[in-house]
Amino acid sequence: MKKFIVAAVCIAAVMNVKTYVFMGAEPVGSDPADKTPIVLFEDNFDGDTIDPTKWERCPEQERCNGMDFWDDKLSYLDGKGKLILETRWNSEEGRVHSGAVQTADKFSHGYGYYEASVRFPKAYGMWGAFWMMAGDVINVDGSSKDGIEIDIIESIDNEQNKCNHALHWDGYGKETKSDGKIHKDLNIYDGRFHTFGLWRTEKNYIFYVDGKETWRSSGGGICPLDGYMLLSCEASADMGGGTSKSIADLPAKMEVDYVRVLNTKPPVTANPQKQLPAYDLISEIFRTALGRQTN
Ligand SMILES: [Ca+2]
Ligand SMILES: [Ca+2]
Repeated sequence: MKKFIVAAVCIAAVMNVKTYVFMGAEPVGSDPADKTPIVLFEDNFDGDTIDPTKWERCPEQERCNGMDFWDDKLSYLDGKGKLILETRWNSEEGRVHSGAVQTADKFSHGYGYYEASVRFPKAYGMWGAFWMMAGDVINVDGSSKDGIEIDIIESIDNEQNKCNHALHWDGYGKETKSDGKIHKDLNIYDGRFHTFGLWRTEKNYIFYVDGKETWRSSGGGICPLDGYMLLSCEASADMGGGTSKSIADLPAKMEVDYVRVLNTKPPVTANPQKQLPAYDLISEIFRTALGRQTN
């Protein structure tokens, strides 16, 4: 994951959340869905151990120019239905240790709808993320058709109540290109779980927070290639990681309630009479339309 920097003025997006229910109507937004939603991947993080058929801990490695280290021990289930990714200050090493998992070699997919329910901590200098790597992100060909990093949500500058969506392609050197959207009024650090969605279509990458579209872009061209998902925490010195202020905020936990992937975004529309978060909405679709039992 590469830190997303935008010099442009951020435009606030005011949220009106958790008023969505399946109505059998056309989906909100464009890119009409011509498919019945089918679950391709689901993990509710029940049990005591991370499901090895779905996830692996990201290989232990130094991150962020040495300020962070992905530590296997800091990714685990809490036994209460949540995946925990911890971020801790390691005083002996003088750097942060953090948790990260990925579906690489376990699950990859292209067009479709990806959603996670996450409770992000507010901790200065660290950021959590739900993201994807599709195709060959490194190859420099002037487009993102051959590969792209899709940051569905990043909690960068969370102490300022900011978060962002981002796209990166053509490597991470001087040829690199990015597009993104910073939010500062989504209020995702209120101590509650929030849903973060990405709809990959043939026309756009469409981003959602709590079921509401918050950004869309076609990046440098649409990448149709399969990608794998990551959930991670990191800390960077240029964001304040390693400072006394940052250390005072650690340890911190990023909690993930579920991750799901469907072949298309479930059609939803606002219905103030019946309030369902996206989590329940999708579960309802699973149970009623597909006859599948979900947790
Ligand atoms: Ca490229
Ligand atoms: Ca769960």
